[in-house]
Amino acid sequence: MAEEKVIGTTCASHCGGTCVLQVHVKDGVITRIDTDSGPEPQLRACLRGRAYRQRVYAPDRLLYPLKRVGERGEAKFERISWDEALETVAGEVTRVRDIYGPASMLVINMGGDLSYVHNGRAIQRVMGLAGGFTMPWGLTSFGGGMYASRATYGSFATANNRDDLLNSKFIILWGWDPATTICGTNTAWYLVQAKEKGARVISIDPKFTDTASACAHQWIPIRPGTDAAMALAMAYVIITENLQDQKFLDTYASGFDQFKDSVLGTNDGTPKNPQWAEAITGVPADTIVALAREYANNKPAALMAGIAPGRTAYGEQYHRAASILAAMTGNVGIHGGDAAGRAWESIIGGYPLKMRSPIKVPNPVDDVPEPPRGSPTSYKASRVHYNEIPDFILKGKAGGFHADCKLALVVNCNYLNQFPNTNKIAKALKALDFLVVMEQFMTPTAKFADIILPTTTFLERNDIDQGVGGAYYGFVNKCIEPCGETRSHLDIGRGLAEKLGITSYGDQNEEEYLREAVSRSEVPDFEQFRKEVIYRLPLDEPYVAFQQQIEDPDNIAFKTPSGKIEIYSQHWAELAQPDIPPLPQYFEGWETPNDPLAQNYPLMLITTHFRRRALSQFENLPWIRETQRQVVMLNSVDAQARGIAEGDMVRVFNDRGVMELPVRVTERIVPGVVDVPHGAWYDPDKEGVDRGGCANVLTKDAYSPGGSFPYNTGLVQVEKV
Ligand SMILES: Nc1nc2c(c(=O)[nH]1)N[C@H]1C(S)=C(S)[C@@H](COP(=O)(O)OP(=O)(O)OC[C@H]3O[C@@H](n4cnc5c(=O)[nH]c(N)nc54)[C@H](O)[C@@H]3O)O[C@H]1N2
Ligand SMILES: Nc1nc2c(c(=O)[nH]1)N[C@H]1C(S)=C(S)[C@@H](COP(=O)(O)OP(=O)(O)OC[C@H]3O[C@@H](n4cnc5c(=O)[nH]c(N)nc54)[C@H](O)[C@@H]3O)O[C@H]1N2
Ligand SMILES: [Mo]
Repeated sequence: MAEEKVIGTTCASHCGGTCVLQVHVKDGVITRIDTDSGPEPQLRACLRGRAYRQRVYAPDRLLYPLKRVGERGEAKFERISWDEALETVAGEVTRVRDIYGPASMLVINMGGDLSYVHNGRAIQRVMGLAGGFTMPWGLTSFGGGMYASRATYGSFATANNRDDLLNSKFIILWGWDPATTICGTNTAWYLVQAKEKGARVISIDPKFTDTASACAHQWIPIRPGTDAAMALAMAYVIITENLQDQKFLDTYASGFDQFKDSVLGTNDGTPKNPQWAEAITGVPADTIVALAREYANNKPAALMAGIAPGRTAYGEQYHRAASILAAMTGNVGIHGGDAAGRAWESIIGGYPLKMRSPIKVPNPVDDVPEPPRGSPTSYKASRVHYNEIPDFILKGKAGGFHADCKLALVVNCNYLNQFPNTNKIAKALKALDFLVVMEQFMTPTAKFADIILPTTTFLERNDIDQGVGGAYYGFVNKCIEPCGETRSHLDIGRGLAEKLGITSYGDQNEEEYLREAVSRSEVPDFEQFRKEVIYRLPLDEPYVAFQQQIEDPDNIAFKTPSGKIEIYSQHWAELAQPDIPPLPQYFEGWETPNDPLAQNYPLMLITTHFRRRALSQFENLPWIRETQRQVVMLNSVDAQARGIAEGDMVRVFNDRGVMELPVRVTERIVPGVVDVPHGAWYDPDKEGVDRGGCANVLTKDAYSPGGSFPYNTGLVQVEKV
């Protein structure tokens, strides 16, 4: 009998926890997965990480290259060899590039797993060397937050490390539910400890979340997409009651006087007072007044500005207003405070870790002049926003785009399922000349591919990931050989380069890339890191964003045009774009209860992240499916009005799509709002009714002026089936 080995590694999954896995392997097969049992603070894995064995060995795991034999989307495929697969892809890339130019080729790359080497860059690199490709722009998660934080602070690294929550007296969970979404391995654990230490905790959310139920003293239900109005009204109370930290503002901020005028309504005749906000947000004026006073009077206070309220029409305005509240109360750059910038500290944020992906991506198509300063993140004339991709494919140059789109490579992304307006995306994917999908599973997106290239999981390769909200790196140790004929992106990129006759791809292997990444980081010893799996940076105290600027204002400036926290954004003023104003404003946006469309579709839709999935991943694992049902949450008032009872099958629909799924009738969501958690797999029947419960059949393929994805803006109707 072979010995069982226990291999330490970290989970690189898309939730942003970098948790320790102890993987038991016997005869090259994983038999069990445990987690951290070492000294505190442990980095303990959740149900998904610990069930990963079922994901690796899932019966529906893609193990061989496939070519389409049926219609697009019909999911009829035939096994082929890697040689034939790569030959076919190289042939199509060459044909499309030579006839239509490189900009007609799109690489759609998203999260997948979050790591430094085996991300989508190996594929972007080969396409770049083949002549270039069109790069989509936009950040699904926190595009609005990043954009706003750049304007306000000149940086999007706005977060303190999570253990600093233990120094807070007052914590606002603004659209934030880390007991569900992890957002850093120990976030919920620190919140519970903060509460036990005496911090007062408030949740502002359309839902009474699990985090609120465990940690909050008060739940303030709010209408989605109205948070900027709520924040401005809090600013109104602070200003009119003279509760702001004037010394802090005088020293570190610019533009407060203009902001004051705007909030008091001196210039437009509309004071942004609590009564004004009550009508918009549904939050009683008294509640707003009380919260503003508590926040201003209890220092240090952490306003944890979640990114979900920013995933709305004009979501960047909320992020700007939240950060200004933090500055007004002097909570920036101090222990126990928070700059209220974007709150999901991933690849770039929290402690400013040095490591970067060592894979270089040249892209001649992208070699065009930079956009004006202050423009939305990475917007260039050579790019399309992710939410414009369907129009880019369907209309091309005739629709004003820079090219006609003919070919797409999808890597690390369940594009059809995870991006807005799934039915429209399905139509667009059918219109492509050629679609390649690199995947581990036959996802709704993979079903539309011409060629599917099967890829490894993070248990079948070596890599590095990083702590979110904590100053540490995790080593991802290879535990087993790749299943079937699966390959890593590095191998696929290299194979494709060979078929394309590209000689400059380079022959750096995985190990060399990893060593290069480590050599340019804070990690002192590669071998030790690999063995110990976690490398924690030696910090004397929790990291605090902007601490240096606050402690030494004469020598260290903010990276904004004025060198200060910009309450009035100069870059945004220079843009002279009315929907990107230099001072934060509440814009009503589209599909609100005041829209005539609300006569047909009276309910506001939010589409949250689900406990048992990471985005759309893990949806196909029986162990995990058992733990939670995909349902639409509906308030009992709205249910009664429709004759709907708990557990009924209901139809949720608007002009973009329709789905049928069971209902949860509950008091835990504010009346007038429904939640369809996203990530369930699109599964349309013959009538086009989605039986899977994929939220994006209902969402709109628009984006806010700052680029944010309005996944939490939309109207629907619910009726009993
Ligand atoms: N289990 C699990 N964890 C995950 C993920 C997952 O899919 N599953 N995904 C990971 C990824 S990629 C990301 S980006 C993060 C996402 O993390 P978040 O964006 O924080 O997660 P959400 O669940 O979308 O939203 C958090 C809360 O915001 C509330 N909310 C929604 N709209 C509004 C609004 O307009 N105003 C206010 N005030 N609140 C609102 C929701 O009701 C919810 O309780 O999570 C990561 N972690
Ligand atoms: N309605 C609605 N939609 C949303 C959101 C929302 O709040 N509401 N949130 C959005 C957010 S924040 C995000 S980040 C996006 C995420 O969108 P995606 O990144 O598209 O979501 P995932 O489900 O993580 O899809 C990743 C896919 O990559 C595959 N994969 C994993 N590892 C690898 C690998 O190593 N190689 C390859 N080739 N494939 C791999 C997985 O099997 C999975 O199918 O979703 C967005 N979609
Ligand atoms: Mo995300």
